[in-house]
Formats: sequence, structure tokens, C-alpha cells
Amino acid sequence: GTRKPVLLLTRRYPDAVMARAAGDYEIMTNEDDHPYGVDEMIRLAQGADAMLVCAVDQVPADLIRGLPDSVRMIATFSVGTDHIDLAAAKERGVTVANTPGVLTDATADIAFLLLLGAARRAAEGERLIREHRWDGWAPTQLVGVHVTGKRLAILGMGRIGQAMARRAQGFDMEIHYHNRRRLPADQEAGAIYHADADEMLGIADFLSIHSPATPETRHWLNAGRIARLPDGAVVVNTARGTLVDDEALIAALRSGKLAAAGLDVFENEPKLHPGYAGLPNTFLLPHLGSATDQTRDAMGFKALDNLDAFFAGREPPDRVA
Ligand code: 8YV
Repeated sequence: GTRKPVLLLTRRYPDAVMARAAGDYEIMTNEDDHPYGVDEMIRLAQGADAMLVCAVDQVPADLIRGLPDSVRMIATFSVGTDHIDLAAAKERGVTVANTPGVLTDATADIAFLLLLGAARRAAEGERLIREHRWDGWAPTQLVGVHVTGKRLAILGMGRIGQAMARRAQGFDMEIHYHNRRRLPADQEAGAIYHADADEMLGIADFLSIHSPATPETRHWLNAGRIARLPDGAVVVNTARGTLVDDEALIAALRSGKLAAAGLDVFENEPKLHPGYAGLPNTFLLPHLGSATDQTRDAMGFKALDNLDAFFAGREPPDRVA
């Protein structure tokens, strides 16, 4: 037969993914979890036909332009594509594909965990007991925000936003959403559409962010929009840190304007804005929305499905550029 395509893996992916990749490709692997820089990536890509990257590997225009001509495809182990300069990829004729669909439920689960954890002060309680500071139950101890029956506003009603809505239905929440396009009525499942996101904020006891990071959504949740939220609202973000203006969110958590925030994503990950760490009313996770055994395997398999299609001369099912 023909030679196997050469695939550069920027990370050590789950075992089942590595095994399948090694069967179908000549693989070049990053042996540790340290991310490659641009120059290192260009050097290591010499002789590669394709690359498998993840969402925390930056793939800017200078990297794409510096790649050898042999690299024809970049598959990303993520649904987000904000780390890749898609225009530069298109210009250079590099195909890009992502992994939509397979991480929907795992991410919505984490969004709901953050909603509950932030509202019910789970992190504060956990620290209290773990640090042996709990001196007994009291009627007003760690009283949080009631969840059941409250209003949830969802920004971005794609797959993950819709999965969040389904979870919220189980908690009898009144669900509101903003999306660029209104969903067909049969997919809305009772959720109330707001063409104007700013207007939706006024009723949001809870706000959960599920929009893609784009230049237009950068620092979408800013001081002006936070001011529109009811006092004591709770904010959840499992999308991208760049959608939130950290300074504004920290100020609102500090002043008590907002009751709490549950965050899985941060601007400048893995660095945490020091303002968050000192605030008791934050429930923080290290970007683990998609981190389940079956989801991470499925993400890798989906990325490989796209690579396989490309190298078999077929259209990659999840092509984004
Ligand atoms: C990943 C993600 O955990 O899919 C995305 O866009 O952010 C997460 O699922 C991570 O970024 C790995 O690529």
C-alpha cells in the first residue's frame, strides 16, 4: 500500500486515541503535556502531513504561514476554534476540522455543577470542613442562593446551551435565551427568546455563557452589562474566559452586586487573575468541561475521523476551514 500520512500530535492524548492514531498514521508525539511554542511547532512539523492540536495550543497566522507545505490539515481536539487563525489557514489551503457534538453533555454537566456550586457555596463549605474550621451547624451558616424555580438566562443557544437548558428544566427553572438566530419553535422546548441580549439580562437570576469567542464577543460581560443583572445574580462561564471582563466581574463579586460566579475558563489560562483567588464567592475549576473518559476518547476519535476522511480524499465531516 501507500505510505501512512505523518501526523504531528502536540500533546499526549488518551491511550485509545494514541493507539488508533498510531495504527493509521506515522505519528510524531509530544512526550509530555508542555505546550509547543510557535517556533518549536514549525520545527517539529517538518515532514508532517497533518497536525492534531488542542484549544490551548495557539495557532496564529505566523505559525500557519511558517508551516512546511507538506502540512495540509490541522485537526483540533476541541469544539472551539478561536485559537486557530482560520483566515490564514484558508489562504494557505490548510483544511481545519473541530470536534462538535461529542463534548456537549460533559460541558453542560460542568456548567450545571458550577451553577449549583456557586449558588450553594459548595467551595466555601468544602474549604471550611477540609481546613477543620467547621465548628457546627447553624441556621444562617453558608446560606446560598435558591436555584429551583429561578430564571436562567443562556447566552448562546447552540448544542451546549441547549443541553444546559435541558438540565435546568429538571430544576423547574424558567429558561430564557439569546442567540444570533431564534431556534425553530420545536427546538426551543419552552425557552423564551430574547432578540436583545442586554434586555434579557434584566430578568437573569442566573446567567450561563455558551457563546463562541470572537472579536465581537470579547469582554461581552462588562461592567455595563453586569449592572443590568438583578442584584444577587449568579454568573457561570464554561465557554471562553475572553467573553468576560475579569476586572468588572471581580468588582461586582467583591461589592456584592453579584452573589457568586462559577468559572471553568479564564482569560490567560492557566494563570488565574489574582482577584478571583481571594474572593470566597467564586467556584473555580481548571477548564475541565469536556474532561470525562468517554468524552475525551470521543473527541480524539472525531478528530481522527476528520483526518481519515481528508486523507481518503473525502470531505471531513467537521471542516471549519
Ligand atoms: C478542551 C474546549 O478541554 O472543546 C473546547 O473548545 O475548550 C475543551 O473541550 C480543551 O480546550 C482541549 O482542546
